[in-house]
Parts: sequence; structure tokens; C-alpha cells
Amino acid sequence: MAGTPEHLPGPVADWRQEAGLITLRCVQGAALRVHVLSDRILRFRFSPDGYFPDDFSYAIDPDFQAQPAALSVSATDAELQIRTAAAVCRIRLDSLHTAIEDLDGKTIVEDDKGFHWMEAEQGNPLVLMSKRARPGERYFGLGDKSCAANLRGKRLQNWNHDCFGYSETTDPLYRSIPFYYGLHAGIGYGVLFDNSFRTWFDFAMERDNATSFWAHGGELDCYVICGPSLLEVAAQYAQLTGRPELPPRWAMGFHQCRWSYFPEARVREIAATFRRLRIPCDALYLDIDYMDGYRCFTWNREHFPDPGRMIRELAADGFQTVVIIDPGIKIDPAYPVFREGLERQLYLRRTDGPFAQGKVWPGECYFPDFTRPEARSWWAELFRDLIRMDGVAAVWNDMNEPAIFDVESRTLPDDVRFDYDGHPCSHARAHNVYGMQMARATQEGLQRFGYPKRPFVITRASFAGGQRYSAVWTGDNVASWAHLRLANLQCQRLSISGYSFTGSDIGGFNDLPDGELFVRWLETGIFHPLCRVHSIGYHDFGNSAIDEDAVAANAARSIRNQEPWSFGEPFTALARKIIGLRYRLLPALYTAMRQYVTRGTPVLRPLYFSFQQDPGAWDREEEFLAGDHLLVCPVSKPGTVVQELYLPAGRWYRFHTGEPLEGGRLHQEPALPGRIPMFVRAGAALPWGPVRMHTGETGLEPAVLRVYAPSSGTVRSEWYEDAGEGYAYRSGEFLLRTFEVEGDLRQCTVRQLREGRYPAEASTLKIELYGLDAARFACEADGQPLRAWRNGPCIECWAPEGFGTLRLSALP
Ligand code: MIG
Repeated sequence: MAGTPEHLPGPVADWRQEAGLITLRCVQGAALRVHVLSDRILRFRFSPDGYFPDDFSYAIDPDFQAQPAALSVSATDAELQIRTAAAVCRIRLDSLHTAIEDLDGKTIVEDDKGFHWMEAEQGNPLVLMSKRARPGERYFGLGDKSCAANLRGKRLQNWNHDCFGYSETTDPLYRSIPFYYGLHAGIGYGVLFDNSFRTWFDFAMERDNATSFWAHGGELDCYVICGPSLLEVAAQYAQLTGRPELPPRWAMGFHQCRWSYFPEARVREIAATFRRLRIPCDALYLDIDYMDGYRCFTWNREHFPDPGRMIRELAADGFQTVVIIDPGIKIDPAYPVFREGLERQLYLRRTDGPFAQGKVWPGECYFPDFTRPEARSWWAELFRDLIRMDGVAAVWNDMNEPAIFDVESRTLPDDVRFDYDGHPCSHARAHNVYGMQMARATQEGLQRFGYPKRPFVITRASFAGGQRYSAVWTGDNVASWAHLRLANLQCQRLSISGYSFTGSDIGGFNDLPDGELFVRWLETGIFHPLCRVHSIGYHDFGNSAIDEDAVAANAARSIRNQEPWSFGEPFTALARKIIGLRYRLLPALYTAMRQYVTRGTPVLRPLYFSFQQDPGAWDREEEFLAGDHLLVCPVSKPGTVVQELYLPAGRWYRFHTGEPLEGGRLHQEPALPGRIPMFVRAGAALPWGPVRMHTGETGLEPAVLRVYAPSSGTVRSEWYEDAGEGYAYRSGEFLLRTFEVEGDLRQCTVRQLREGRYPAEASTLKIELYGLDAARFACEADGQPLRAWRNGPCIECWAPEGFGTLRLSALP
């Protein structure tokens, strides 16, 4: 093939099988290793020259266990066949082309040109894969992209990028998650390209019949996850790349942030205002100005003379304090953290030896090599005082693409060297994992010093698998209606890309929202696991050097406030109501989070993803499910009175009125501010909690259970509770109730199964049953008659909370 730009593997010389690993060697030297990781997950490692480097990946969860699959391997003259209990992989012996089929012989995904490679600059070959793109095939996912949900016709790249004020055409963004879904003829699958170099994906843009991906270096190492259910692919992907541990419940409360709250008096004023106005809030954030000259792990003592006291007093009032920590360490011999990193030689270096240097907020900085275990361990240690002494509850990692000011690339030079956990390499390979490894080191610090509290980290940059260590937010967005819509799309996309714990800067980071935009953004944000208002404050970006005098003057004038009460009435009252709704939904959202951390099912599930057999749902981008049964279509246009939305086939209930609706068509839903278009699936059982001022507030009326009569069949719902903090849940201190709701519009049976021994809040549980079409009815729990009465759209009763079977039936 010399002389042509691309090299193909050519014919196979021989193959062999050792348990779940099948290796094929080509006559001209290329090779393929197929690892059968489970019935549905196949890994393909291709090598141009037959050499396979040490098998190391930051994306794959070290705890992932391949499941021994019953497989049979056979060969004909033309192909090798690997058969599992769910799929058949055929590999052509003349070309190394692969095709995966289901057991009915339907193609799941197959090669177009397949694996190939090219010479490229810097000695790194360009490794490429191209798959067939079939007519009508749709593509989703790819982590953090701001474009339309269906990726077909797009060419996108992954290279973590500080992209202040990005738009729907900006690419790349802050995070790299080289994982996509394909859906064709009702069959869904997923492809993870496990390569941390800059990667590109072309979804049938250049060639209408091919989807290709490639990287300037590293291996063509890809995992194919067979569906057919997209939800199942998402769960498998999350098992492959990992899930976080269960976050503390307060981390799912409402959070208020700004660049920056200081001095202490201002922080206290914000806290007091939340309580005085009775707007729930669980966390306040300190942005970079809490530090002394932006030196990480220091305090500006003028603004915060006694941080420990302030943080403890805030905590007593139900506010957790989260502080920002950036990766850049100021070059300052008088700064102990800087000196320590230097003495221990933990900073990144250029190829020819000097430390890699870059300008960020503190001025010229060095950067720890977070891909080195010693550096991570040192970093974790640096949190000792912040957590143990000052009582900081969680950490927010920023600027970890890493972002560098005043250079065209906005990041470190390509020749910077990294340890990559014992696989020395350049920035070209380590760039995309830098933020993820920083978050990992930060989480280690929280675990070390915060235990037995659960760690909570949020990060801006990350990579596939980074969800094991932290939540993410979508970065520096803009206070515009277009961005509100983007926030919805981005969080959905991140959610199906392994990152359920996501949120956007509510209200917009850059520029100022008006009251209407702000409350509409809250209406979207309360469904995102990370629910945080954040804004740029008085910083005029565009000029990277901050004018301290202007900052002080602006702070004194308190301009650009973005708290829930900053827009006057009726917006304050609306914000109170919407944030209150977040707390009412918290039992359901916390349950969805628990499902995600145990099974990998995303908290936010796009409609196009959840209803893959319903063509009416395919082009719906704004509707999503939050958890199993709640469908939401947030408003994203100013002046909206009625929202048009699609309800998938089946029966749904209008959340606000309890009125049943038939799906399978578009609906016009009243949607004035404060009334979020929300629907519940028939048969669902949804916990509905009290409005708490913060998640730790007790002594309120317990949650009720809203049950929505099914039109037929049985529907399962879950409700998970635990202490919300600590690890007792791991030794049985939790309560997981599973409800099976069965019936029709004349009678309804709710069966309850219980696991765990965390005590329920009260001995009786209030049930509200919607949709039973009866003027007279009878109710019984475990065979005992129970009093029930009608209250507007629902029938109510109080049942013993541990009931096994509850039955409500219409009387003639
Ligand atoms: O260069 O810490 O995305 O949330 O408020 C800007 C200041 C640095 C960018 C983050 C933003 C944060 C801001 N940071």
C-alpha cells in the first residue's frame, strides 16, 4: 500500500482463541484482538503492526468485571464467527471487516472501510475506523456537544476546551466523552472509542454512508455495546466506565453560587435572605476571591477572618459551603503549597526539562501532574485543613482543561510530559484526562478528610469515566433563551453519556437574564441533579486581567445580582414556588440518582432515547424523562402561554391537575411561568415530599405517595430513602420500596415490596390515587377495610406505611 495515503490491514494469516480473547493476525502485520466482555459488550483493539501496548485506560472502571459469556467461535474460508448469547460478530478473513448482528440476523453495526491508518505528523499514525451509516440511522450522545440531538451530518472533535460564552456551533467544549449511540431499524447500540488523544467523529457528514472516527495517536481501541434498548446500552456503558458513589442528599438540593460572594458579611447576608424569604437552599459557593491572591488552599483573611467559624455557623443554618480550587499553583517562593510541589517535583515539565508554565488567575503558575499517583496523593493531602479545620463540605474544580490565558491554544503546549500512571506521554495524550484526574485527586482528598461524609466534587473538564469522581456543570454559558434550550439539551446528552450528575449555570453565567428567563431557567434546572444558580457577577470578561478597583466599586454597587429575589415580584414568588417544587420532587430525584449509581440508568432520559420505537418521539429534543416516570417539557421561549409537546403512546396524567391524557400525539399544555409542563406515566407511584428549607430540615409532614391508575398491565416504581449522608446505607440502613401498580380505571392494586431497614418517616403513609373513574369506591389494605375519600382529582387514604397490598375499587 506504499504510496497511497491509507493503509488497510489486508487478509488474515491466522487466528486463535484463548477463552474470551480472540486474536487475528494479518499477513501484512496488522492485528485485531476481540475481547468478549459480556454477551453484549465486545472490545476491538486494532494494531497496524501487530504490537499492542500495555493495556491501560482511564475511561474503563477498574472495578468493571467482564462477565464470562458463553461463546462459540467458528470459522469458514471467508469469515470468523464469534457467537454470544445476544450477538454474532462476523470478521471477514480477507479484510478484517467486522459486522455485528443480533440473533435474528439483523445487523446491529458493521464496518464500512473498517480499521485503517495513515502516516501523520510527529510519528504518530492516524488510526481510523469507519462504520456503515445506513439510511435513516440516527446518532446520539458524544457527551458534551451543544448541537442538535441527532448527530447525523455532523463532524465533531474532542479536545477539552475553555470556551467562555460558547454557542450551539462551538466545538469542542469542556469535556471529552468519545462515546456515541446508533439507532437503526429500532435496534440501538453504543460505541466507545477509548482514546484520550484529540479525537474526531464524522457522522455521515463527509460521506453519507459512513460514520468514521479517528485520533492522532494511540490505539484504535473501541467497545461496541449491543442493545437493542438504548436505555440498556446506557446502563451497560455506565457499568463499563463506572458510576459515582451515592452523593450526599444535600448535593441534590438547591445551590446558590456567584463569582464571587465576599466578604463574609455578604455571604451571611445571602444565607439570611434565603431563610428570611423562605426560599429553600442547601449550599453556597465561594468562587476564586475567597483565596489570598488566587493561591489555592489559602484564605483571604481580610474578607474571611475566621472561615471555620463562618462555615460552621452556616452549616448550623443548613448551608453547606463549597469552595473552588483551580489547578494552577502560583509561582511564589513564599507560598508553602508552591514550595512543597516544587520540592517533591510534582509539577509538569516540558520535554527539555523546565517546568511547564502558564498564566492563569494567580499570574504565572506551575501545574501538578494529576496523572501521577504521588501528585494526586499530595493534592488530596492539601485538603486537610479546608475540610477538617474549616469544615468545607465540597469542592468545585475549574480551569482544568487545563485553561491557560494569553496563548492561542488556550492550554499547555503539546510537548509537556505526563506520567499517565506509569505510561509516560505528551500533552497530546494526557490533555483530555487532566481535568478528570484532578477531580479524582480532589475526591480522594474529600474521602480522606471528610469521611464518613460522602464526597461531592464538581468539575468543568473531564473525560469518559470521569463521572466516577465528580459531577459536572456545562461551563460558561450565556443568559439567553437559546442557552436555556442548550442547557436542557446538554444535560440530557451528558446524562446518557455516563454523566447523570450534571447541571447548567441557572440563569446563565455571562450577561444578565430578566426575571422571566431566570424563572424559566429554574423550571428546567430543578430537574437536573446539579441544581445551581451561578453568574459572572461584576467581572467583565474579555480582559483577562481583573481590575481590582473596578471589582470593588462594582461589588459595592451590588450590580448584576442573580439570586432568586433579584428580579422583584412576581419573580421572587415564582422562584420560591419552583425551588420548592425541587424539594417536593427530591425523594423521586434521589431515587433516580440511586438507580443511576447502582444500575447505571441515566437520571435524565431524552424522549428520542426512551421511546426508540416511537417515530413521533425521534425528533423531540426538549422533552425528557426525569427518572422512570416523570415527563417534562421545559419552556424555552419568551412569552410562552401554551407549550406544544409530544406525549408518547399510552396514558399519561397532567401533573398539575391529575387529569388523564392519551399519548401518541402532540399536546398543547398551559404553561404560564410557574406551571411547568409535567406529566406522569400511568401506573407510576411517585413520592411527593414536603418543601424543606434545606434537605436537613426535619419535623415536617412526611412525603405522600401519588399513585396514577394504569390503563392496563403492571407498572413498577421505586422509592429509595436513607440518612442522606454517611455510609450506613451500605450496611442495610436504607429503605427501598418497590411498588407494583396494576389495574384499570375501575380498580387499582398497589403491591409494596421492601428492602433495607432504614425506618420510614412515619407509621402511616398518605396515598393519593389519581385516575380512578368512580363516584363511590371501596378501599382495603392487606384485607382490612380502609377509609378513603375524594379530594378533587384524587382519592385519598392513609395506609399503614408497611402495607403489602392496597386495593381501591369503584363501587357500582
Ligand atoms: O476564567 O472562577 O467556568 O464558573 O465563576 C474564569 C471564576 C474562571 C470559570 C468558571 C466560572 C467561574 C470563573 N471561572
